[in-house]
Formats: sequence, structure tokens, C-alpha cells
Amino acid sequence: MPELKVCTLVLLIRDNEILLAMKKRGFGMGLWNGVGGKIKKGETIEQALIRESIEEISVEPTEYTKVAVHDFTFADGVPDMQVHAYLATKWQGEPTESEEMAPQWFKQSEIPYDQMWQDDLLWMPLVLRGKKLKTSFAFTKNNELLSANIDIIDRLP
Ligand code: 6OG
Repeated sequence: MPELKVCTLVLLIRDNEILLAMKKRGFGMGLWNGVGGKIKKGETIEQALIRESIEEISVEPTEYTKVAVHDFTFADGVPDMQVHAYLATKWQGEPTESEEMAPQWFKQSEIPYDQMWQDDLLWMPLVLRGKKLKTSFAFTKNNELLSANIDIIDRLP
């Protein structure tokens, strides 16, 4: 069985806005998303979320809550990516473009779901309303959403 990639994903929230970033290269290129990436050996999930936020948009989250754990399956039915998603309400630094991501504030009522991963439309509105989720999503080889399962839960691991 291939190794499970564990990743982070952080959405900055202020008033009625959300910070998304355009992925300029690699996996998910051309899509708006939160910031994050793979956890490195020896790192905790929270250390990785801070490191990735600094690397990608020059922001250090200081107050954040885990809102979802997503299991993603691509093509073969074997879960191969687990994404720990957080909302951050405090941070240090100004969101700044890097080689990997170009950040932009959006109104929460104007999230560009048609330029995002197809799962986002199903879970982001729920976490923005305060829900906590455990989900699993399956995608085809062409990154089209094939199936979705979303459980609303009280506490996340
Ligand atoms: P790097 O390859 O940049 O990490 N990611 C997803 N995010 C959403 N919203 N939906 C998906 O649906 C995703 N698949 C992956 C996790 C990849 C980054 O992309 C996120 C990481 O933050 C399939 O190291």
C-alpha cells in the first residue's frame, strides 16, 4: 500500500472575508485554495501548518482551530492523502505572494468555487458556519470528483 501523504490546509478568516491563494505550480496548479502542504518527517501537524504558511504567504498563524480532516483518494480507490484543515483567526505578517502562491481576500459570500477543487463547495460552507467534519472524497485520474462522504462530528482527532 502506498504511503499516506499527510498535509495541512489553512484558511485565514477576518470579519466576513476569507484568504485564498492561487496555486502557481505543482499539485492543484491554477486553483484557489488555502495554504499548506506535506508534513515533513519529525514535524507535528501544527508545526507544518506554520512552516507552510510562512513559506507560501509570509504569514505565521497564531490562533487557529482544526475544522476538518479529509481523506482523499485519487484514481485507484486507495486513500492516499489526508488533509488537516484549519481556520486561523490571528496571525503575524501580511499575506504576500511567493513563487508558489498568490494570496487574495474574498468575501465569504463570493468564494470562487468554480476555480477550486470540487470538494471545496461541499465542505467549506459548513466549516465557515462552525461545523467540524470528517470527510472522504474520491477523485478520478483527471481530478474530477467521483464520490463524497461528509460526517459532522463533535471533536476532531
Ligand atoms: P503540496 O503538494 O503543495 O500540498 N489539497 C487539497 N485541498 C483541497 N481543498 N481539496 C483537495 O482536493 C486537495 N488536495 C490537496 C493540501 C498540496 C496542498 O493541496 C491541498 C495541501 O495544502 C483533492 O505540498
